[in-house]
Amino acid sequence: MQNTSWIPLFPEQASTFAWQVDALYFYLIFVSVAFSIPIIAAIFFFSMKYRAKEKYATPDEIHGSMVLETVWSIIPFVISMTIFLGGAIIYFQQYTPPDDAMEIYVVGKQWMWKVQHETGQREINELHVPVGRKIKLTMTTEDVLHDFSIPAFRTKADVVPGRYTYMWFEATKPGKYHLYCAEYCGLNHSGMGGWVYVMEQRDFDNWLSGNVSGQTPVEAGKDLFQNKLGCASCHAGGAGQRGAKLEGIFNTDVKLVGGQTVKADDQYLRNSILNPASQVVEGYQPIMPTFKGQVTEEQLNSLVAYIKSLSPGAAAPAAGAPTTAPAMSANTNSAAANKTAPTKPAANSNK
Ligand code: HEC
Ligand SMILES: [Cu+2]
Repeated sequence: MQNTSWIPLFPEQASTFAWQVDALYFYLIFVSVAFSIPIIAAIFFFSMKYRAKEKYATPDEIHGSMVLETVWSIIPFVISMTIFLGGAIIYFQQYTPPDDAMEIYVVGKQWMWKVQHETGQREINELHVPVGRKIKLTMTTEDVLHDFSIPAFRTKADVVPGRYTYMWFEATKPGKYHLYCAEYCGLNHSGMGGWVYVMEQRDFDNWLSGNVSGQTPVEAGKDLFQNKLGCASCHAGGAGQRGAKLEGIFNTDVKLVGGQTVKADDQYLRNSILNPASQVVEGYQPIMPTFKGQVTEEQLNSLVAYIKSLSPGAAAPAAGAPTTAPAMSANTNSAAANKTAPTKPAANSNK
C-alpha cells in the first residue's frame, strides 16, 4: 500500500508491534533533542557570560556540590532505565512467539524467499497472511545468512544456515507491504525481496483454496519418512524397532547417553536428523546414519513437521484455528473441486 503521510519518513504501521517500536523511537529522539538543545544553549550562554574580560585572571575555585552531583546522576539513570525497559519489553514480546500462532515455513536462498504454508501452498517472494491472526515464521536458509525483514510490521530476524530462527507478528491492516532481505548476501541481494499480502480472513481462505499445490509439510514429511528416506525401517513401531520412539516426544525432555537431558524442540529434531551421533538417546545404539547433505531444508522442515504431528498435544496449535483450509487440502488431487467449493472472492479483495 502506498505511504500516504506527507513526508514518507516512516513505513506504514501495519502490525501490533509497529506503534510500540515507533513510540520507543520517538521517545529516543525526544530525549536526544531535550538534552541537545539545553546543552547547545548553555555552551553559547556560558561562552558569552564567562568570556575572558581580562587576561590572566584567576577564576574562583569550585569545591563541588553534593546536590548537583546527585541530581545529574539520578536523572540520567532513570532516563536510561526507561529506555532499557522499553527496549527489553518490546524485544521479549517480539522474540517470544505465542503458542496459538499459525505456522509458516520460510527458507531463504540466494536470492529468493521460499514460503510454505501448513496447508501445503507454496509461494516465492510472496507471503499471504490473514489480518488479525498471530503468524509464526519458522525460518532457515539453504546457503548463506539472510535476514527476513518487513518494515511495515517493524520486525526482522536473521535467517541462519544450519538452524531455525523464528519471527512472529500480527498484521493489523489489509494491504500489500514490502518484504526485504536485510543482510548483504551476495550479488543479487538487493533483488531478494517481495511482498507481504495481508488479507481479510475470507479473502485469505479464498486465496488458499485457489492455490492448492500438493502435499502439506506433514504429508510430505510422512512420505519422506515412510517411503523415500527409509526412516520407518528403524522407527516404525513393533518388535523389530531399532530406532528411538518418536511418538509424543515433541516438547518433552529426552534423556541422552551421558546423563544429559534436552528438550525435544524443532532444533533438537533437526539436529537428530543431521547429526544423530551428537545427541544419542539413552538406551539406544548410535546406529542412525546421518542425513546431512541428503535432504534439502524444505524436506527437513517437512520431516520436523511430521515428527511434531506425532505429538498431537504439544504441537500443531493451528488445528483449532478458524480456517477452512485444512478441510480443503484434503482433496488436493482434485483441483477442480477446490475451485468451485468456496464462495466468490469478495469485492474488496486486497490483492
Ligand atoms: C538405521 C536405523 C535408523 C534410521 C534409518 C533412522 N533412524 Fe532415527 N534413530 C535411530 C536410533 C537408533 C536413534 C536413537 C539413537 C540416537 O539418538 O542416535 C534415533 C533417533 C532419532 C531421533 C531422536 C529421537 C528421540 O527420541 O529423541 C529422531 C528425531 C530421528 N531418529 C529421526 C529420524 C528420521 C527423520 C530418519 C529418516 C530421515 C531416521 N531417524 C532414520 C535409528 C535410525
Ligand atoms: Cu539475502
